[in-house]
Formats: sequence, structure tokens, C-alpha cells
Amino acid sequence: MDQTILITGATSGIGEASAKFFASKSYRVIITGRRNDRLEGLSKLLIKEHNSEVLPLCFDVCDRQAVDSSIDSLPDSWKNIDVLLNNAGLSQGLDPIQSGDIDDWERMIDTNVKGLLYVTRKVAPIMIKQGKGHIINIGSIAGKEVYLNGNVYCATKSAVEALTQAMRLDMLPHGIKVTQVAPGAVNTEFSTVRFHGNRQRADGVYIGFEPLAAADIAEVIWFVATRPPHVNIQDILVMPTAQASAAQIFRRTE
Ligand code: NDP
Ligand code: 8X3
Repeated sequence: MDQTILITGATSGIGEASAKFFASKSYRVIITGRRNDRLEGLSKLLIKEHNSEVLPLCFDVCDRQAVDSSIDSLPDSWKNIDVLLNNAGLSQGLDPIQSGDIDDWERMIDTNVKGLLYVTRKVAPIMIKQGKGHIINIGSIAGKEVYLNGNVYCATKSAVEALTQAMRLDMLPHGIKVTQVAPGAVNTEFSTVRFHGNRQRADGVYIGFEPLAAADIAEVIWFVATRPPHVNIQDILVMPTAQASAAQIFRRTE
């Protein structure tokens, strides 16, 4: 075990699946998120199933001080982060701009944009110091195309795409790779969070077609993270076969 990955948002969905995938490949995994019970549970599972080296760190990516102190608290033996998976993110609401909830907008901007920046600002200097590293940002089809009522979520994911490109320029002289993985519809807790816990509405998002599973994206993240040192996949868009664009999903009706 000589490679270390720090995953934000490892308590469910893509982040949790990535923690399992990388642990199964003998990576040392730093798992983070706000729900400590889930971090503890995942930690136990990874140790049991893969005999992994796991370090859970409970913090909110929106809380700049907590980000700083959590990463500062890493023991020296855990500070050599090889891969940063900036995955923590969320959507809140699906409303037109004239009636959207401003608290929803602020949560999305704070988490998807500012949170990603806070974590990157702490980890990038570590990578520069060690002369290697890979930052992988989870974008979205929503960052490439807007869709009806997606307004602020789409804007935050457009920001992730722009920041990925900008980070790549800044990291170029330091040999640090920067990649965006942009998924289409993945069946995780994403829609339940978007609809503020309304499971019925969330389940409706995935009816009539086969969405991606979190494990499908974890496998792609693994692929991009394991290319040879001279190869960087800059941007990868992964969609369900039944999804042609942000808003075009072919649903079968029984
Ligand atoms: P989930 O809701 O299943 O997982 C989101 C993760 O983000 C959770 O682990 C959650 O942990 C964490 N998170 C949210 N807010 C914070 C915060 N303030 N601080 C720390 N962690 C936070 O959704 P997904 O797995 O689907 O989402 C992961 C990423 O994938 C997001 O960036 C999302 O935008 C993106 N994405 C998702 C798609 C989809 O269709 N599902 C498609 C394209 C992109 P906790 O609540 O414990 O803090
Ligand atoms: C998450 C999926 O459908 O909101 O990024 O674009 S979607």
C-alpha cells in the first residue's frame, strides 16, 4: 500500500463506491463527509473486506476552518496524498430562477464551488511539495449543458469545469495531473437530496431506463487515476446508454 487517496463525500454514492474500489486495489483511503456514523461504518467495512488502511475525517467542506484543521490534523504518515477526489456535492431544488429558494442556491454554491476550492487549496501545496499528484474533480453533464430549472446547479458544475481547466494550467509546471469526470444520471442519494428527502419524487427520476450506478463511475475514476505518469485524461463524460444529453433520456413505458 503506497498510494493514498483523499475522497470528499465518501459517505454515499460515487464517493462511497470510489472508496470501496480504491480500497480493493490496496490504496490507503482518507474518507470524508459530514455523517460520522457512515464514515465509521465504511471504515469498518473496508478494514474487514480489504484489510485496508483507512482514515476517516469528519468535516463539512463549506466550513473553511474545518477543512484547514482537518487536513492539518493528518498524521505525517497520511499527508502524502497522491489522489484528491473532489466529489462532495449536491443539488437542491429544481425550480425556475424567478422562484428558486435562495438558501438552496447558497448551499449548492458553497458546497460544489467553494467547498471544492477550500479542499484543493489545502491539498495542492502538499502535492506540489511532493512533486506528484492527481486532482480529480467530479463535474457533470450539467456543467456542459443547461437544462430546464437546473439553473444554479448547472452553473456550479460549469464552474467545476472551468476550475478544472484553470487548475490544470496552474499545476502544469508542477507535474500535477488535473482531470474532470463528468457523469450523466447516476442512481445515488443525489435526487433524494435534490428533492429535500422526497423519495417518491427522487425515485421517479430513474424510472423507465437504466441509470449509471455509483460503481460505474468509481471504475472510471480508477481508470483515469491509474494511467502511466505521462498520460492525463483531462475530461471524461460518462452517460447511461439511455441518456443522449442532459434532458434527453429514452424511457420505456410498460
Ligand atoms: P450523494 O448524495 O449520494 O453523495 C454526495 C456526497 O457528498 C455525500 O457523501 C455527502 O456526504 C457529501 N457532501 C454533501 N455536502 C457536503 C458537505 N457540505 N461537506 C462534506 N461532504 C458533503 O450523491 P452523488 O454520489 O451522486 O454525488 C457525488 C458528486 O457527483 C456530486 O458532486 C454530484 O454533483 C456529482 N454528480 C452526480 C450525478 C448523479 O446523477 N448522481 C451526476 C453528475 C454528477 P455527507 O452528507 O455525509 O456530508
Ligand atoms: C447530476 C445529474 O441530471 O442533474 O449532475 O445533470 S443531472
